[in-house]
Amino acid sequence: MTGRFITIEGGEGAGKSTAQAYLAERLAERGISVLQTREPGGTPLAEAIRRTLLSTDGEHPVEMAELLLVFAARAQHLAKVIEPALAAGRWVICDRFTDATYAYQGAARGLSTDLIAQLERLVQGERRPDAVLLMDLSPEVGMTRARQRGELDRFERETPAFYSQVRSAYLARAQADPDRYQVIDAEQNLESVQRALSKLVEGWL
Ligand code: T5A
Repeated sequence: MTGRFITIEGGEGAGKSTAQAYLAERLAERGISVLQTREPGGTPLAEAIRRTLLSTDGEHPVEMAELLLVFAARAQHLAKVIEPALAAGRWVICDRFTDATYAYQGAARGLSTDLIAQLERLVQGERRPDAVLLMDLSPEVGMTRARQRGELDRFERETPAFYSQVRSAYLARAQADPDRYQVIDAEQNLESVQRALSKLVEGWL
């Protein structure tokens, strides 16, 4: 018995955490045991790496250090949390995963896609999400939501060009693999987003 691995992606303030909680509730109602987790993070060590990555204080990582930290956190998270849960037959819903690395460290920071693919193979082996949910919205709307929520982290202080590259990269990845990616219009009101998510759950089951 193996579980399903579902990841939720999107730009800043896209509603990923809100969607994750909603999906987990709908699945739990159907008797499915769901583990909700996030990246970077998901274990004490990976959460410590997350704090370093998101902090606006002190020394900022150079692009390559940022990439390696993201994958170091991912290695820990996979070994300690994701793989054991899937092996136990649980469904795992992860708020961001390696698509974020291709979008942020690849497209927006300008690091090579081949290098990211090599690290992906090294750290993940054959593990890839069974389904990727892309919450798509304009960076302006996303940043307005993020700002309303409170103090901005290091990634939330980037330029409009950075966010635009992130969005385009996500959409290109979704377009290249339409069977695995579901794009949700995240600019809709919450009720409409939730209706789309409920339909997805029905499809999965
Ligand atoms: N990162 C991550 C990398 O660079 N590389 C990587 O490989 C990985 C894994 C942190 C950062 O890490 C970087 C990218 C990220 O910048 P994060 O904390 O997941 O990752 O990033 P954020 O996008 O900042 O996460 P947020 O928690 O800010 O946003 P969410 O989860 O997308 O949005 P959410 O659900 O908290 O909603 C934001 C607000 O909008 C409201 C909510 O109530 C909330 O107030 N909202 C809506 N409002 C109106 N209509 C709707 N439909 C709404 N849905 C939610």
